[in-house]
Order: sequence, then structure tokens, then C-alpha cells
Amino acid sequence: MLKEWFKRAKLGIFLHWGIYSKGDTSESWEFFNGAISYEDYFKQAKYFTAENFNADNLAKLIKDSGAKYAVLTSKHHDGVALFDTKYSDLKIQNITPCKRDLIKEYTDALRKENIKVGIYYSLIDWSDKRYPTVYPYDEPKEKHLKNIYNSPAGKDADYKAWEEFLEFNNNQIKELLTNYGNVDLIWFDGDWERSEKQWKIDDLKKHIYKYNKDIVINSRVKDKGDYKTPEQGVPVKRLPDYWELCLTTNESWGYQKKDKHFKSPFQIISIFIDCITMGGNLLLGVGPKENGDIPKEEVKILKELGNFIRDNEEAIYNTDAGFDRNFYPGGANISLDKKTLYLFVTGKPGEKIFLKGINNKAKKVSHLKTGKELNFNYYGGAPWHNITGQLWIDTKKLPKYKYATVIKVEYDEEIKLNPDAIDK
Ligand code: FHN
Repeated sequence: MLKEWFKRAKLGIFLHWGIYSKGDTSESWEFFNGAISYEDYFKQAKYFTAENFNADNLAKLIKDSGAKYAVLTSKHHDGVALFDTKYSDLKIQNITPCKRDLIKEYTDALRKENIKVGIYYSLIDWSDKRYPTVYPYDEPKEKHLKNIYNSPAGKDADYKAWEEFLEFNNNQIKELLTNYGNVDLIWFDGDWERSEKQWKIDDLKKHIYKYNKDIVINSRVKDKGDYKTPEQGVPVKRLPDYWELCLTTNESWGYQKKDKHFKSPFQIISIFIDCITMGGNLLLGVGPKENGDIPKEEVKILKELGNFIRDNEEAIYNTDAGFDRNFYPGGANISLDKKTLYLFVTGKPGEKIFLKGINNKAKKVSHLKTGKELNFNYYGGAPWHNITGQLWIDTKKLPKYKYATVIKVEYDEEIKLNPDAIDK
């Protein structure tokens, strides 16, 4: 059962931080794809100082953005741990000038700000020699990938080494779940390179619940987690299960100097509205630099998003997704008692908006931020034929608002949707 806090949180911040954060390469993929050598990729480690990193400031920025949880890469596919693991030498304390335990600082700081603690962990480890010892999905060696980082590349599989690798992952996961206080969410990645059987997903889950039975697990454990994780593409339809869209602010997960293709605050707020009104959360990517600074474009986005959320809190956290776009195309949320609708109007409000397919009559319509009442009228409808009218709301007098406006529509009783209504 997905934890209630996760559904109410709506926004999380996804931090990709590692030796790649100098800004010249992507996280892990560059050496895997052969764009640069493994050695050159690891040469970046000497620049990872984290000297300007202040976890308390980061936690404040996250809080300011309106996010209720955050997820930080404790280890990406390159295998470098951001925490002081005793199970591997490949950790920042050994290979970078930064000797601190950044996971410790991060988890402590989040808790001070009452932000739920999420930790990203890559199941894949392209640096560990015990990882490329079995073929993806146990396919025959002739058939499969020759990449030396994820397969034995022509050699026979070594199942003993693979077992050792799984034990290593489990040990690191145990460290993360027991050395850093209560972890609210574990965010796995990289399950695609092996089958469910190879990963021993059921055992992995048992292992996790042994240390924390209340933890939320994302679905990248062969779809056996608590919620789905679409990536970079906003779903077009509502998904049957709860979901979280992970999305970069530009095109990159980690900081990359040359990537200036940032979405504007308006775009991010529009996507956020789209997600929450379609039954999902947004997990927004942020890529700190190697010294711990957060790129200024991302700071701006977080602040603007936070302003929008603060102005409209009532319509965001303690709500459920309203209904499909065919009732109201702008997206709506519904209060938990099902008596209030929050309609989102992105961009400049026009003359009127309308709602259809709702059987009850509204008692009051207002602008959420100021409480200013708005005129509304019903047109059409023939209840004796199961035909609902349309609720038309006058939006001309809405105060101008930068990114989006929320209209509150109150009813005396629970809202009754009538999806079969046809306005003849
Ligand atoms: O390969 C990773 C990628 O680098 C990044 O971490 C994203 C974030 O969801 N996950 C993987 C691709 O799905």
C-alpha cells in the first residue's frame, strides 16, 4: 500500500550529484557508451570538492520550492558511493578531495526541515567486476551485448560472482537504511539490465523491509514497487496506479555546462499542474555542481515554483486528482471531502471557462488566492434525460497572475461526476 504522505507530497526534488558534476560529461553513461574512456571519466573525481555545499541551505531551498521530499543519488551506475560505505573502496572519501559523508549531511538536514528523506541507489554497478558476470536475462552469450561493463562479453557466466555482487548491493542498501536514520523512500534505478529472477527482487524487498517496513519503494524493481516512474515524458492519460514523473529542468540529470536548454518556470509549473491533476507527483531534477553550488537557473525555477505552490497550497497538497480532462481541460484537483474543486488556469485567464459532466450545482466560485468571488452561471442540461448543464465561470475579473491561477468551486455535497452525460 502506497504511503499516504507520498500521495499528498505532490513535489519532490531529484538530485544527481557525483564525480560527473564537474559539468563536462553526463552521469555514468559517457564511459559506458564509449564517448570517453573509463580512465578519463574517473579523472573528473579530482574536481569533486563539495566545498560550497551546505546541506542546511540545500534543505531550505528544497523546502522553499514547495517540495515535501527529496531523492539524492547515493550511487549512480558508475558505482561511486557518496556515502562512507565499508563494502567498497569506490567512494568519494577515497577518490575525491571531498572527505565528508554527504549522505549523512543530506539526511540530517532534510529532517531538520521536515522533508521526507529519499535515497537513490543504482542496482547497476558498471565499475564492480562482479557485476558483468552474467548475461542480461540469462541470454546465451552468442546473442548478447558485448559491452564489458554489463556483460561477460563472450566469456562464460560466473554465477558465484553474481551472487557475491547481489550480496554487496544488499550490504550497501543495509548501510543506507541503518546508518542514516529513518529513510522514507528508496529510489532504485537500472533494473532493466537483468531479469526479476536475476535481481532476486522478492529477496531484495524482504531485505529492505527487515530494516524499514514503512519505506516507500519506487517501481524500478521490475515493477514490483509502490508506484510507477515515467521519465521525461508527461503521461497523456491517467495511469491506473499512482505515479511520479521524473523530469530534468534542462536535458540533463547531472550538471552539464553546455546544457542551457532549461524549461522556463512557466513550463515547469504547467507540467507540475498536469502531473498532480492526473494523479501523479513531479520529481524535479536538480544537478549540483562539483563544488556543491546549485545552477542559478535551477534555483530560479525552484523559487518560482515555490511561490506558486505557497499561493495555492490548499489546491495542492491535501487533495486528490480531480477528474479527466474531458470534464475540464485545464486540470482540476478535488478536496479530500470531495466537496470542493480546484480548477487550474495556466497562463493569462481568458473571458470564461466551463466545466461539464457534474451533476450537482455549485454554491460558490472564487479566486483561491484572494478569495474574490467570481460570477458563474449554468447553461443547458436536462436532468430528466441524464444531461448535465455546463458551469460557466466568468474569469475576466481575475487578478492578473504570472504563471497560473486557481479557481475554487464549492459544493454543499460530494461532487457527483456524470461521465456518461451527453449534452445533446
Ligand atoms: O540511466 C539513468 C539516468 O542516468 C538517470 O539517473 C535517470 C533518472 O531517472 N535514470 C536512468 C535512466 O532511466
